[in-house]
Amino acid sequence: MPTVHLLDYVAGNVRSLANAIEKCGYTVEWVRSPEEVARAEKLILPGVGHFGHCMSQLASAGYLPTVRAHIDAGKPFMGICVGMQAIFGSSTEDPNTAGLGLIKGGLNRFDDTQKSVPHIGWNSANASSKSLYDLRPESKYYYVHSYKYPYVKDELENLGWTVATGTYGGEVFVGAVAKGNVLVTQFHPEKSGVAGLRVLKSFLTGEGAKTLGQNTSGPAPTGGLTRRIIACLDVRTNDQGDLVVTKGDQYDVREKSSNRDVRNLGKPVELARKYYEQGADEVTFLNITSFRDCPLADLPMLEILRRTSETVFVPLTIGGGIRDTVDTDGTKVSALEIATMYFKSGADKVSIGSDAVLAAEEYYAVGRKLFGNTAIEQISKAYGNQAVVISVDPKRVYVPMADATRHNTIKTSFPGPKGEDHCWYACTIKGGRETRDLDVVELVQAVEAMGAGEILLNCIDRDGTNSGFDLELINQVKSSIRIPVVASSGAGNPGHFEEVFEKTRTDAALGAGIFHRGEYTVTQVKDYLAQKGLEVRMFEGDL
Ligand code: 1PR
Repeated sequence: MPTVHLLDYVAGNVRSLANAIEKCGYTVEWVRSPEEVARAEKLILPGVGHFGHCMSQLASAGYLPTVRAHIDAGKPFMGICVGMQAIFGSSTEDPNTAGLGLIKGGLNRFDDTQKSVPHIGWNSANASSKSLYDLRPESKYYYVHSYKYPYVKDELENLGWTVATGTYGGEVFVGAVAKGNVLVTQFHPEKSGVAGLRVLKSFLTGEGAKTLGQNTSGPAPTGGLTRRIIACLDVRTNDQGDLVVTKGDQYDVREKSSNRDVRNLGKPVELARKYYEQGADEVTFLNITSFRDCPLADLPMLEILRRTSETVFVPLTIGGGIRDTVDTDGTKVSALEIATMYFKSGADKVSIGSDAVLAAEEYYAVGRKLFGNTAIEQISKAYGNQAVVISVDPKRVYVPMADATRHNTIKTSFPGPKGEDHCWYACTIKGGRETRDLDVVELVQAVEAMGAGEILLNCIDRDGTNSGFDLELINQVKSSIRIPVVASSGAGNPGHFEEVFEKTRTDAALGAGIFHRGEYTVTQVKDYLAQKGLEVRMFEGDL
């Protein structure tokens, strides 16, 4: 098989990229020292997280001159995400660190006054009827970034670059840009389903470079960021010791029958693939019992991620048990080390539940100070904010009036058992088994300050009820923070997804039971949303 060299200079989910390259019919050779760059014919520079961190890693390991020499020699070069940002002059994310400067200008942060930042999700890369590595106007690509190169008409084109753009909340940004032997994409082709695989393939075969910039005719470009639909798989071992996807009613995952078996709804890897092929924009695995009776290196979820990332080319999130812990042999293992194991196995994001609540309590106890020692701070520093999701498991607590508690209350249209028309949402830990004196607004504001990139907002009262999302909860959380929110718990039909997108500013919506029980497919939900005029991404088939 023909080869491509992949520069593995910074931690992150490079496994998925390697899987995607293999899917395109190429083998990966890992570049592990600057000298090895010289052997590369085709070179790919991936990157996630912080611009300054990535550039300084590259510089201190001695890669910058060899990467420059590769590009100057006219050999094929592709940069992805922060690997794209590296070719620019600078970024306001770290003004003290210089980029490669192939394009002199700099990146700046998205304006977050009217929209969530990071920009996470499936958006366009529109090259305005120019051929750019098989980018298609009707396709969507997966982005996750807070900094962008702002598009100014003619600026890059006059220098000979072919440019594809996207629009997010009124800001036009560069999604991909190419000239000669260089192609860089802000989106992740390895996470963009078949649309992304086509771009990779076009780079690997050299076809994209041959046709670059030629005029094309095709359908008119469509829209911007699509509505993200996420399939969630709660995973645990059942009483027979098999790893199964399960689903509870208000977090009780055992059957109602007298033997109270763990509800078994299928196998994790197979179901993840099925939802990918139905058009799920992301797949989330929640390891709901944390499997702490085996050595960490043998965690069953690691194998599930490895196998899933071979066939599922959309972002994967893994949650459950991400906290400082002690291994079966007595070794202390930090949350960061556990997260690292997951990223190396194919996860793009980790989701933290209980540990985030405890960290937030501590944050307020010491007067809102941060010391850099929480799991959230450490993982987001190493892998970027976008890699850290906080899974929130709140429960309603009713009160008769707003000032009956110190907590952040809302007036509710669904009164409590004694007619109380106010409530607050108490955070829980340990899968809902322990309720804490911390409300959901306090939690999400604390974790945003710590560097979390996204909130996965469950709701114990609605979980598994098929009665629709808790819109009041989602609105309260959305109005308290700037980072994206994924609405979860209660989806029972496609109309519930429409409702949550129309009546709240949620950034994405998640379903579990509705899909596992076979009541609706992801495709049916998306078809319904499309009929209602909401923009969604459809599965484009295999490569
Ligand atoms: O606390 O960091 O170890 O993480 C544990 C994780 O496991 C948390 O994210 C927590 O939400 C999850 N979890 C723990 N116990 C359960 C349980 O169900 N017994 N699952 C559980 C939570 C919530 C969602 C569910 C939505 C949508 N499940 O995963 O998918 O509520 O459901 P629906 O669409 O069927 O209504 P840590």
